[in-house]
Amino acid sequence: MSYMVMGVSGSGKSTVGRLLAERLQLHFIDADDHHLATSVEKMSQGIPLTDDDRWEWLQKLNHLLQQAENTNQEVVLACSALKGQYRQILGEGLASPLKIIYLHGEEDVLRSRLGNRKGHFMTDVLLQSQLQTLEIPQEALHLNIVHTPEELVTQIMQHFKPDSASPSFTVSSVASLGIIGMGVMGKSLALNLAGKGISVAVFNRTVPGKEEQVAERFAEENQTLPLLPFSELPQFVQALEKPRRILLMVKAGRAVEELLDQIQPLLEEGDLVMDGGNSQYQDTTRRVAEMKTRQVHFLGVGISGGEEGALKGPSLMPGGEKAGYEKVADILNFLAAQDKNGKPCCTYVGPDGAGHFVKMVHNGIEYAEMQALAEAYQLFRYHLNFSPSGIVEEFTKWQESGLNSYLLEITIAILQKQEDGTLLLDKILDAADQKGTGGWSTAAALELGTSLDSIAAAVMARHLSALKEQRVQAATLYGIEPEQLVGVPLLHAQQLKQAFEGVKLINHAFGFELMRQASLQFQWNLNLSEIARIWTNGCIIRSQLMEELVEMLKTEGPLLQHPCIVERLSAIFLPFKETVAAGIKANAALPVSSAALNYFLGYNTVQSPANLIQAQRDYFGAHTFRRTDQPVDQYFHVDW
Ligand code: NBP
Repeated sequence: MSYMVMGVSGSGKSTVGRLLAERLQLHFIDADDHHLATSVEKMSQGIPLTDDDRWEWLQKLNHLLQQAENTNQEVVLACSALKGQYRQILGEGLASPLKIIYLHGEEDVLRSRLGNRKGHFMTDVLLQSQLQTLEIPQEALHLNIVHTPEELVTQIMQHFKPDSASPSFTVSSVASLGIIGMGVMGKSLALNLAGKGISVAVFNRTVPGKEEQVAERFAEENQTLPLLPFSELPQFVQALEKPRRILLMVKAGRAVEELLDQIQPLLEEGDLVMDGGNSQYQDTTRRVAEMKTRQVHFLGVGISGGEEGALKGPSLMPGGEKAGYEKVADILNFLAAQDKNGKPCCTYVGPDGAGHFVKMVHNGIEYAEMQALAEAYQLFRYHLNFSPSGIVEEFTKWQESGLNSYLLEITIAILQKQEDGTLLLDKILDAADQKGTGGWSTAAALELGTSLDSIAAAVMARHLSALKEQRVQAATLYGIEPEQLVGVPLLHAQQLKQAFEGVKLINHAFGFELMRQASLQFQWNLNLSEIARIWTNGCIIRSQLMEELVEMLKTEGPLLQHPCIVERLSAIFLPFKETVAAGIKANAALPVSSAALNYFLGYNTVQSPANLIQAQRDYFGAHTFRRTDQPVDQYFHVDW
């Protein structure tokens, strides 16, 4: 029952193998010491070995293993053992199968380790050929070389429990993380982690005739990566290191509920399940509590960045049980994008459904930002007569003067995308879809009694956009058409930029205020500056403003009263107001810009007309009112 530590050059198999042998007080065999002289010569010259070069060497190693077994000795062998066929030769004739430990790591890490090596025949030019030859072992303990040799050896010893009666190795306990749902996001997240050397078990449901062998085909397409595919949940769960860590990447709602019902009986105390979809935060709060009663940790993990972000590094917003987060923080941090200081765009957000709440608000801000950009585009294109390339020029200037953002970047790219010589955008139906998070943010603001005007307006604008037929008919019925603003001195490109900046600041203020209120009411202790930090990269609303908000949000209180925001909004108030007014005068519907401006005007109104509302309420319903000439906590009713 000997051990074999395997992996490509630079994976550290000799170091780890030797240390393991020391700790277990076993004899150590380094396969490199047994190469034929001709092979060593070839490798020193950077010439990859062929199978023919290896047969004799592998047989020699097998002989050593057999000898050890015959004398009742356990040994630790460090050997590249790249192909299944090689491993077969090494294990031939052994009564007990080898306990295989596969060390894997990112190519860059392997390369830099080889670069630092002195006096070894294996040069980094051979690494590429080794990686091409490598057939990842299924029946092995997969360990990532980000850990120190000491940590790796501890993990090996914990895993194989040398004293157990049946230490022989099965396919169980090989993957660091399991992902359920091989849709757009699930696949990209799996590729992200597996590409970094983390072994991932992947599962997709089977729908006969429609969805079959989805995970298997995905792993097949990416066979150089440590992906272990499954179509059966029990095997999938069995393939995970304990405590198990499972990420659900399925449609929110019923699918999550059904899957939780199916996997719960397969889990053990201390295991962890994460929901990375856009679930409603109230559902997550309920699930965290329910799973806790079964001693299983549950996290609601907001994930932003779309397909590309998931693949290259998303922004992650985990919330739920802190103890659960600690079990998976290493993987989440490894998965996430990095901020400008190299810190992961991932932080423990708070308890209950806090992670999904924060993701919901992220999407609310995203809705408003998208609509605000669409309104600016509309004014440029249909009221100021700018061509798409002219708008690109203006938006590029915005990027270069403080308004850079991912959404602005993609808008510029969209305005340049041609199909058959014409702008693709002009062929896209102007009816916007939505999946719910904008509406949920609005509902949350209503429940928490806080304002969210421009975000709510963005949601409603999408509803209205979907009424394409009615809009076409109405335009005929009422005869209202876009009017040109060319030559109107009050509206030019610079003012439009300032108006957009005003809307942007107010949109963000709404979003962060909603989170501040939720934090107070649910006692979540949200760190708004930290939330802004994890939104500076990887996510859809990353922007230069977000970088600035990280600092501003270190001060408590509403964002609209922060000195920097006061200064900026004061400086642009006039062009902001004039742009919205001129746009509406020219028949442009500007739901988000006008909602932001309206709120801002209301926010600055010392004497509002709400006294009249209170009088009306008391008049018809005896709802009482407070008086300005009496203590503020006393209520009065008048017989009107
Ligand atoms: P997809 O539609 O691409 O994939 C959905 C996955 O859910 C598929 O694997 C599907 O399996 C699986 N699924 C469904 Br649908 N019903 C199921 C059920 N009853 N049991 C088991 N599996 C089921 O979605 P996606 O874009 O990958 O999004 C996944 C989650 O992540 C969603 O909650 C989404 O809101 C969220 N999200 C998406 C993005 C994004 O940019 N796309 C960003 C951030 C968060 P099947 O293949 O067999 O139908």
